[in-house]
Amino acid sequence: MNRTERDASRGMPYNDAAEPPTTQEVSQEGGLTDDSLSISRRSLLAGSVGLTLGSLAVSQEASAQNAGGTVRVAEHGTRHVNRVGSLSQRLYSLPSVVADDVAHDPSVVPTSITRQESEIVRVDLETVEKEARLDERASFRFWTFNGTVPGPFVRVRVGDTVEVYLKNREDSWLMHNVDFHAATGPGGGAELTSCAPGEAKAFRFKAQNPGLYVYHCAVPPVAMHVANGMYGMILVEPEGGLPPVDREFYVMQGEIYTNEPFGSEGLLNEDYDKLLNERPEYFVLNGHVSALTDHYPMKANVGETVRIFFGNGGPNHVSSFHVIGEIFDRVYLNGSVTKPPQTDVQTVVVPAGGSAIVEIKLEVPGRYVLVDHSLSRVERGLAGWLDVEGKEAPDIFEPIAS
Ligand SMILES: [Cu+2]
Repeated sequence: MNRTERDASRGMPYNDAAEPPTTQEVSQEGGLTDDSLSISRRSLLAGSVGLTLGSLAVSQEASAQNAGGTVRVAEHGTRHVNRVGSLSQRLYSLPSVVADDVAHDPSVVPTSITRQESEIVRVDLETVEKEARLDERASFRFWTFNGTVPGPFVRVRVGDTVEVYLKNREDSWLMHNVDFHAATGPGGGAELTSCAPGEAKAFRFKAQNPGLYVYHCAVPPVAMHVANGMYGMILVEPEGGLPPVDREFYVMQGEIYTNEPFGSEGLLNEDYDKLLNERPEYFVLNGHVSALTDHYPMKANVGETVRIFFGNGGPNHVSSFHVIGEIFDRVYLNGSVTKPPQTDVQTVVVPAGGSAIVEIKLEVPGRYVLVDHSLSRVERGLAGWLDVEGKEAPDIFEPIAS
């Protein structure tokens, strides 16, 4: 095997220097002031502790909680206002939330692999918890891989050995780890990479099965770690690679469970009961509302063929992935690349923790909208734009003068 270490997640738009000061703080003084928060935080910490007893150090916060100590979360639960609350709010727009942004630029995808031999590929993941924009006027404390949602897109070749180095940042509140669906072995590496804040661990796996696979944090309660943003994808290219296309995009669907209703303002709190009942307030593409519309609209030209690596982080809901105004010319169902793709498909079912690769040849200019065809989710934030420029094609699509 050729020992060349390559950063498979290169190009990820994470900048440590850009990390904002958090507006929340954890203190061991004082008492809990918010009931819903206390349920959520306690359950979550208990889950973390449960996984690690006897084998791993627990975080200072978790230790304090487990020992009957108290954790106070400053400002949490006190800053939100429902958008439809007052007349003045409806008449005069409020200043936008000043917050960091976790959205992963969908056009940042590592280039395809052309080499014929196997390599050892190094993947560096850092778990980062940070408050960031959720909506125009709301923020949320996301948990991420490398500061983005989804985490970095990892690209390897079948037969490669993938070495995963996971570090949990010092300022994290919680334990984190990573489960690679592309790995064969207990937990997909989750137990081998369980890190308390400040810890770092690594494992390696052989990428034996080509395809597009999800990875995610698997610290209990797993659904909460996933819902809060801890998911991404790895493409294991088949021998010879995927056929060339003009552009590739990386898009993942997720759910966010907030205590406050969709559209609230301020720093929103996670809601454990809604999570258990599978009732998200938000459905999003690439981390937050408008991440793939106002923030990172996808752009392409007439005549080009685009490929979308689409994943569903979930943690709970199946996606009916659809692009309004287009037909998928080719679909690698469930991210499986070992059989020829299906052709001419309108909507693709993508399970939670699953994926699909779709390809579209662009023929008519205009705006195409990525949705989950469970369309109520559009009203809860899920949409993305594919803006296509070029010459009109009246033989394919044109108005009729009346
Ligand atoms: Cu985690």
